[in-house]
Amino acid sequence: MANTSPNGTMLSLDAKPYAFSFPLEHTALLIIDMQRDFLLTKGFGEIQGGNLEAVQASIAPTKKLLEACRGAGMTVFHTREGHKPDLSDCPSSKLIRQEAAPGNTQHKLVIGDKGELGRLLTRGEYGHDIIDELKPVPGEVVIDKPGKGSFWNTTILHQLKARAITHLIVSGVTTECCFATTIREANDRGFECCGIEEATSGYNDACFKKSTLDMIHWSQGLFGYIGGLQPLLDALSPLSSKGPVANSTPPQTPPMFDGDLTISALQQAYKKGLSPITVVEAIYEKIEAYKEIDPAVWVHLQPREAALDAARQLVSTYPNRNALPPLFGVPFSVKDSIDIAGLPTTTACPPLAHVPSTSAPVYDKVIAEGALFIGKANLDQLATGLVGCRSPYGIPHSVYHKDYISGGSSSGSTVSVGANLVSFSLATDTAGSGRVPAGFNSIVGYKPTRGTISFRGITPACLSLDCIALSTKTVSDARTLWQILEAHDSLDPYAKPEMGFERHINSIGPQSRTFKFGIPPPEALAICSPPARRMFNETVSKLQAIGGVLTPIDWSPFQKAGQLLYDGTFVSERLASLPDDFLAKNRAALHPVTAQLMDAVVARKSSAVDAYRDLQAQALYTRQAEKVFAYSASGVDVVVVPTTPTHWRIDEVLADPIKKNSILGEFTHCGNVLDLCGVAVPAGTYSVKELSGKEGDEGVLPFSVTFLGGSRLDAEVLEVARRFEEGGMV
Ligand code: TIU
Repeated sequence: MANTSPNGTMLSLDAKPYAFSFPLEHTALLIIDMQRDFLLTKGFGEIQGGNLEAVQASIAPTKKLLEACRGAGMTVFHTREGHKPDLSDCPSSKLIRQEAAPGNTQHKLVIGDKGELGRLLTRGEYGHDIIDELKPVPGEVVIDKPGKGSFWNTTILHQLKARAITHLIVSGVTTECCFATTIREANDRGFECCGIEEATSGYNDACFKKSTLDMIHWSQGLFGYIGGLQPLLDALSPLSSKGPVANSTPPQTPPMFDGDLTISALQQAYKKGLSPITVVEAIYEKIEAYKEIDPAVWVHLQPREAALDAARQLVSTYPNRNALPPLFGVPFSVKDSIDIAGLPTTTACPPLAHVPSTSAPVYDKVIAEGALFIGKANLDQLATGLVGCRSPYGIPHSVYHKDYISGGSSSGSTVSVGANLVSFSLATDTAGSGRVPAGFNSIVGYKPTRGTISFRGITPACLSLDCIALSTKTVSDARTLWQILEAHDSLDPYAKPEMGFERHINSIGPQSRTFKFGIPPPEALAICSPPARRMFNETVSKLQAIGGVLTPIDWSPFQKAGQLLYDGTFVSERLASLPDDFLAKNRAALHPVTAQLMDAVVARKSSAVDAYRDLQAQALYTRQAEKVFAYSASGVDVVVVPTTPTHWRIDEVLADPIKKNSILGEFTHCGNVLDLCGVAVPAGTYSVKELSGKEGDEGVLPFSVTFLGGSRLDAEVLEVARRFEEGGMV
C-alpha cells in the first residue's frame, strides 16, 4: 500500500504486532553482519559451533530483500563485526569469557586467531568481508562495528541522522545476537524498526529464532515490528524503477538533458543513460552566454576541452550506470581561496597568489566521488566581506537584478549556482560568507558545524572561525555533499573530535510532526527593510503552518556574539593569517576597501588582554546559546532569522562600503562566533519597488531565511529546513 504524505511516499506492510508503516525516503535497509566469517564454512561462526545450515538460510531471502530495496531507491546500510588487527578495540568480555568457560570445547580459536579465511573477525581479512552475493555497491554505507550491537562505538547513529533516516528494515545474522541487539539499540535511539523474518537467521533451531523475534514484537511492540519478506516485496514492487535494476541495458537513445542541475536530478538522469559529455556541452553554452550578463563570476574557467576530457574519463571509469558514485558527472565550482593542485589560488588578492602542489581535501573528495570541476569562482578579497564588491576581478551582481549585489564573500560561487551554470560550489563562511550571497541569489547556503569538514588547503580569513560552506540548489543537495565531505581530519588543528555525542532522533524522529523554533525579538528585527520584515513575518506563519511551535528564546547571546565580531579583536585574526610585513609591502596592490579595513585593525592597537577578554566573552555567550538549543522543555530545535536585513544596490555599497557591509552580517556573525551550524534557504521574492519605494522600479529580489542550530545539530537543522523548503515557500 503506498500513499504520499508530508514525508513523501508512505508504505505499509502487515507485521506483528500491527502494520508497519514507513516513509520510503526516511527508511534504510540495515543488513547486519552478512560476513564470510559468520556464513561460510571454516569461518568464525562454524568454529564457534554454530549451525551453518541454519544461518545460511538467510542468504537467498536477504538477496531478494536487498534487490527490492535497491530497486526502490532506498538507503542501504551494511554492518560488519570485527576488530582492528591489534585487537585494541576488543574487550576481554568478547575475547576471553567464552574461551574461559569450564569444559570449553567450542572456543579453541578466538577473535584474532588465524583461521582458514584469515584472522578471525579481524578487519582487512578475507573472512571479515561481506559475502559476494550481498556485496555493497557505491553509495551504500558500510559500518564496521566492534560490538554485537551496531551503535556502540560506531558512527551509525550520526550517519543515519545525516540521511534523515527514522525507520529501519532490519535483516542479517545472527538473529539471537547482533540482529536482536541492534534492534534494541536502535529502538532506544528513536528508530522504528521492522525485522524481516526470512532475512534473518541464527546458529540455533527454529524455536530459538522464534523466541528472539517474539521478544521484539511482544507487548504490542516492545522493541519494534517483525514482518514477512513477501509482504515487503509486494509493498516495494510498484517502486522498482526508482533505483538501479540489475542487468538492465541502457536505452538505445540516451535521454535528453532537461537542464535540471540539482544533484538528485542528475543522479536519476545518469542512471537512465544521460551522458556527462552532454551536460558539459550544455553548461559551457550557458557559461559563455552568461559572460554577457555577468563577466565577473569566474577567476579561472576550465577550458571546455579539459572539462569534456574529464567527462569522457568518467564515462570510461564507470561503465556500469547502476553503480555510479554519488557525484558522477555533477559539475561544480570552487571559491578561489580553496587550493587545487597546479592552479593558482588567488583569494582575489594577486600579491598572495600561489600555485599549490596539492589540493584541499574537500576538492579531492568531491572529485573522488565523480564530480566535474568547471572553474574557480570570484570572491571578496581575502574572503573578507559580505558584499561581492571587493575583488580585482570585477563585481558580480545578483542573478535576480544587475543593479543589486550578489553578496559575498562567496560571490562567484553562489552566482555560478544561482545562474544554473553548475550544480554546487565549494565555498567558505567566516562571518556569513556562505549564507549572505546564497540569500541574494536564491540558493541554499549551508554552513556546517565548524571542524566537521576539513579546512586544510584553504587560504584563511580568520582561522578560528573559518568554515567550509556548501552552495547548492536544494537542502537535499546540501545534505548529500555534507555526507560526502564530513570526516575528521587529524591534520586540521580546528577539527572537532571524530565522534560527537549524538542525541536520539526526536525533532526529526518517526513520530514527530512538530518542531520548536525561536526568532529574534522585534527590536532586533527593526534593522530589517520593510519587505524583509513583512516576509519574515510570513515565514514565521508558514513555519507554524508546517508544525513549527514558536517558542520564546534569550536572544542576547546571539546579539552580543554578533557585536563581538564587529567591534572586537577577532578582526585582528585576519592579519594573523598573513605574513608579518604583508600589509606594508602590498598596500598598493590591495583593494582599497581591504586596505582601509586592515589599516583600521592596525590602528586599533588591540592588546593581548583585549583578545583574551573577547575569547572569554565568546566562551560565555557560546554556553548561553547552548542553553537555547538544549534538550530541555525550553530548548528549541532551530533559531530562525532573516539571512540578511536588506539587499543593497551595488552603488549603495560602493558609496558606503564598510557600514553597508556590516549591516548584512547582523544575523550571520553569531553563527560563527557561537559555533553554530546554519542553512540559508530561499523564502520567496518581493518586488524591487517595495524595497526602493520607487514605483518605476521593475523586477523582483529574493528573500531568504536562515535556520541556525547548535554545534553538531546539523541533521536536525537540515531536516527542519527541508520541511520548510518543501512545504513552506511564501
Ligand atoms: N556468535 C554469534 O551468534 N554472533 C556474533 O558473534 N555476531 C553476530 O551475530 N553478527
